[in-house]
Amino acid sequence: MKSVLITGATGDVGTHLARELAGKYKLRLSDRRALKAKNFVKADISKMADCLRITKGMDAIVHLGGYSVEGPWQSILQANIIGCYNVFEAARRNGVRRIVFPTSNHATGFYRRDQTIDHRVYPKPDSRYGVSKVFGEALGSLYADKYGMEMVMVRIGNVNPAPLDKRRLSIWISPRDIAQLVSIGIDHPGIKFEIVYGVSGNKRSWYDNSNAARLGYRPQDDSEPYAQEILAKEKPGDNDIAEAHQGGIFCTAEDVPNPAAPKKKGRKK
Ligand code: 15L
Repeated sequence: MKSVLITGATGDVGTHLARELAGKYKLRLSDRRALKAKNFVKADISKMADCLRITKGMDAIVHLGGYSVEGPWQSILQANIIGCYNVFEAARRNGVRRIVFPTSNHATGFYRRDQTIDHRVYPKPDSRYGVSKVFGEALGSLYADKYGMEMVMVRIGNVNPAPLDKRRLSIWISPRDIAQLVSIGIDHPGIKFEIVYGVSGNKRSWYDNSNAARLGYRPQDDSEPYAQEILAKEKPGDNDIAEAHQGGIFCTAEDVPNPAAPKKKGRKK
């Protein structure tokens, strides 16, 4: 059984993956925030010493740790630029060849919604957060070419048990589909550097995800059964830029709340 490190394990995607992949791999879970679990190791990825400690002895890393929405540059710099560099570099020094990096739909969020994009398009980030994900993709490409590491970049849409709104009907991925895709990223032989889209088999998808299909991805879910109810509830938006582009509100907002965060009482969604 392969030993796999999941960074950012207390986050929303990390929680789904830790549950879905338990039993398939020997998991080591890690995060800045504490988690009560026997296989948990607390670490701050902005510190190289912590990264060297948690990556030691692993067969693969699923690097989820970081700042997961648009926000202040200092937070993104520490978590997503310095943190990502530290994890990849610690993996290299410890001889861990395989990294699955969940990048984001926001690396390409300034593509228009009437376009279908595949894994070969150049990045069009919609936010500082999106730029930090492009940095991770570029670093992965460098480490694959220069050091022979094996890198799978998963541009995740939105992981949730069910899609949240109209935009997410096009980018939704169910927990079991993201688990399938991440498993392919961990186990597929002969990987050098791949980009795939982390989305279910959505009828309304903006992506040509043929690269994921080539690697064996067969999504089990589609957002379509949720569409009628979501579209009936959603009023037409008045932010033309957000409405026209795949990244939605990330294209214009300076801060974006995490859709997975608990709702504060009295605050509008
Ligand atoms: C992301 O990249 C975020 O990590 C996630 O929290 C969602 O905001 C998602 O994108 C989205 O676009 O819905």
